[in-house]
Amino acid sequence: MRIAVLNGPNLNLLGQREPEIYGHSSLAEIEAMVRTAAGPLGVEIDWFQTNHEGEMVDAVQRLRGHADGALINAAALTHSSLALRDALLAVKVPFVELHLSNIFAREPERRHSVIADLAIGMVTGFGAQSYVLALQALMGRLRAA
Ligand code: CA2
Repeated sequence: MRIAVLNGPNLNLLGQREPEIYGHSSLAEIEAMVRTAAGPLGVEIDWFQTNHEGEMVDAVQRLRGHADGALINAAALTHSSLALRDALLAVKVPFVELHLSNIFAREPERRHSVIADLAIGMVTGFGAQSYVLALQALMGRLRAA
């Protein structure tokens, strides 16, 4: 199986600032963790990060026919991007929404996700481990289907 991991704006800064919210791991370290977890599951990982909404939309559109499922940390786009929502509605690839921080324990404007109802489910608040938990949950669902 092939799983795409899509990361949104500013996640390239992980490990450099706000470690009290997002932890100490860099995005490259999280990618390595996910690839390590994916190996025994027999999963190939396509890893992607962008700071641009349109590039995120393009990445979602590319999922069709290329990925069996996706893990999506849309970062700030989570809370606002109807373009991302429309792309996910069009592509209909099964995905798990994930966040490093617990978005429901943060500022009011971060407590709403415009994509959550399209996801299989959400993993939020486990730091870098959110990615591995989300991968395990997604694979459990895809293998049960
Ligand atoms: O908790 C998450 O994973 C978020 O998706 C992270 C986003 C935030 O906008 C969401 O509300 C929750 C922010 C990612 C930016 O990460 C930074 C890392 C270091 C320094 C500055 C930003």
